Amino acid sequence: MELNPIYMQRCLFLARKSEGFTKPNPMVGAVIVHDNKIIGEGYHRQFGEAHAEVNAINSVKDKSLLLTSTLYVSLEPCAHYGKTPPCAELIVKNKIPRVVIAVRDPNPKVSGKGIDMLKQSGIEVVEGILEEEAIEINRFFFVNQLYSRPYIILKWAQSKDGFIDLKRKPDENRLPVIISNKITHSIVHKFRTEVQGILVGTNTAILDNPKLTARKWFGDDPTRVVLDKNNKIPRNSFLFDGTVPTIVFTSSIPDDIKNTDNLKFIEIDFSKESNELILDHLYQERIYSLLVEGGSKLLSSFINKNLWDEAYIEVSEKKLHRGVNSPEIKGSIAATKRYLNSTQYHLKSKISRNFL
Ligand code: AOF
Ligand code: ZN
Repeated sequence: MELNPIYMQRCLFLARKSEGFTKPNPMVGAVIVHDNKIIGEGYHRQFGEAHAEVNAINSVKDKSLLLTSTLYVSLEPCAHYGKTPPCAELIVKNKIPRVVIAVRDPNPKVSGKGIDMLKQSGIEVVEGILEEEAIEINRFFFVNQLYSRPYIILKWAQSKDGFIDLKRKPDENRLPVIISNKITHSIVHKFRTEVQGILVGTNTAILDNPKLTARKWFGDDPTRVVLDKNNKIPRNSFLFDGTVPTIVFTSSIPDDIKNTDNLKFIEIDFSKESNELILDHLYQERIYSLLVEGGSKLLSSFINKNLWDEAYIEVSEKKLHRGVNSPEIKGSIAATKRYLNSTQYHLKSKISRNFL
């Protein structure tokens, strides 16, 4: 029987049905093909529930057909006892003779082991069908597993001539220049619902007094994360209002501060590699994806360490002529995989990818 990538496309389509429900675990889809017909399919519907292969195999009415079928799956079948028994074992038990896999599982508990288990039982294994697409849909999971840190998305809006704001001083009562328009504003709020954490630096917190919520979109607010090395951010700022889970990184927790459910202060040594320290803490706090929203200094510190995976850059039609230079991703053009150019929104937004 010929291998047909259309079945893997179906796996990816099924996988995407659980968007948002499997976090931080991957979305996975599986299809069982017999005689060029799909006789069963399934996907991992929800974190902790049955894996894709289990649902696909259970959906096949006449199990005897499995003996001459091919199983397509968008991620290597697992080989470990997690919340469910190993899928590779189930495939062996059901005597499915051929398995087509989009990509190896980056989870060290699994990686390569599922494939070995299948091969040792004489099952034919084909790898790498629609691999790029399979990584793309689970890119947060891949970065988490490979680097043990949150997936990092940088986001900023800049004027046509490359400024992100006018120059302002902390004691200056001037609002930021608005570069985004109403529509892009909503899109940013959508992006916020897609991540678990949102990070800003001290100056942005003081100058903009942002809420960092996703109020212009439907979905959950991410945990707000703010750097306040010297405890300079006014206590009456929106970030400290206790309405949304918030983490504050400081070099020394003030005596009168008591951590609550929604407001947690964490002490770190800012003289060390503070970005890495922050990412470690956030990962421990189960924040597996992070949107970095500014300002320029903070964004540049992530870029300079090559600590980013994706960047949303909105370029306005307006010129500012002077101001704070926007961050610059040098040499990233080569790494750019996808551009979104939705001029109908009066937005030229670049989405750059920096990995894999
Ligand atoms: C598969 N099929 O559909 C998925 C897999 O905590 P557990 O037991 O659900 O295991 C989670 C790990 O299993 C996850 O980190 C990833 O390595 C793999 N996910 N594997 O064979 C699936 N969702
Ligand atoms: Zn599994």
